[in-house]
Amino acid sequence: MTMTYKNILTAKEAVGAKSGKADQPEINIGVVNLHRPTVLNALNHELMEELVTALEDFDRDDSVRAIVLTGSDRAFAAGADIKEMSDETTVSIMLKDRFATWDRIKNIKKPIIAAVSGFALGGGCELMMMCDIIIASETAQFGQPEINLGVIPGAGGTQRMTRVLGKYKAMELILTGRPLTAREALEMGLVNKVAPVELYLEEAKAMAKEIAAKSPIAVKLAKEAVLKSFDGPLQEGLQFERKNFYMLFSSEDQKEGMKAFMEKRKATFTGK
Ligand code: DAK
Repeated sequence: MTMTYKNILTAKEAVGAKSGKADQPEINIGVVNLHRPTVLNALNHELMEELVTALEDFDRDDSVRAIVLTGSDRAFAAGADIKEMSDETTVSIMLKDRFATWDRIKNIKKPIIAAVSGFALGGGCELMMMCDIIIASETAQFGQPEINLGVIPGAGGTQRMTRVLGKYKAMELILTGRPLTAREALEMGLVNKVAPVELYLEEAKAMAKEIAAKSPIAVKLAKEAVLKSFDGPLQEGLQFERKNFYMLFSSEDQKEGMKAFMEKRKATFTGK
């Protein structure tokens, strides 16, 4: 069933040509477009609920192997919706517990590639940093300007940005609210790649398609293990990685992948 949303657009794109063989699974990437153009994709609660529903649907859909999350050329997202938040009090904002929706993004098992152009500010930058790979356009700008509104980042910005940029750069960006250009973000390791504005989305889709052709269980366990390293202490991450590594040796994809290498042919992964 195709869902119709108010604030996002979704689509599936096939990876490669269909082989026509019955035992070859259909392989797609899922694409989600943030779509509130009049407010630079400001992230209100309704949009976030729709986004998380779409991501969870793609995560459940076996034909989808990787997800691309994008906005428009002008804005990935200029932040959480300030108009929606402006009248909140400490008690009202806590009782609404809007972070519960954001937290569900952490449970998406498939890789999410952010294709970012224009503004990625505040919650927009935090949403981007929850993704697994980031392809930026030359016009992208990244920042946590919450300090200018008399607040601080609330959806992980102080933690994720500090882990990526280190204490001093993160402190500068969060305390001044000054944005980074795409080139600066690339130099600092905040994004994987910078592409011309005409190409960033295609580059992100191409990378998603490359990943989609791999063994889906290996991709899932690799993502889980990398996140473990990002989220916790080293010793715990190493143990976790080892468990996932052992587990893959009971998959057909491991047998096929290694056999194909020895037979000097391309592996056909079935996800089993
Ligand atoms: N919220 C609501 N509307 C926004 C918006 C935002 N974050 N950003 C832009 N808009 C709206 C503008 O109000 C304007 O609407 P109209 O006035 O035309 O009705 C329209 O988008 C076009 O914006 P501008 O006219 O301002 O366009 P410019 O090109 O002149 O400027 C700009 C672009 C991105 C520099 C500027 O719009 C701007 O500074 N925007 C605000 C950026 C910002 O401060 N972002 C951080 C927001 S605080 C939470 C989760 C997350 C967060 C909080 C809680 N929970 C789950 C509880 C995160 C907080 C934030 O992100």
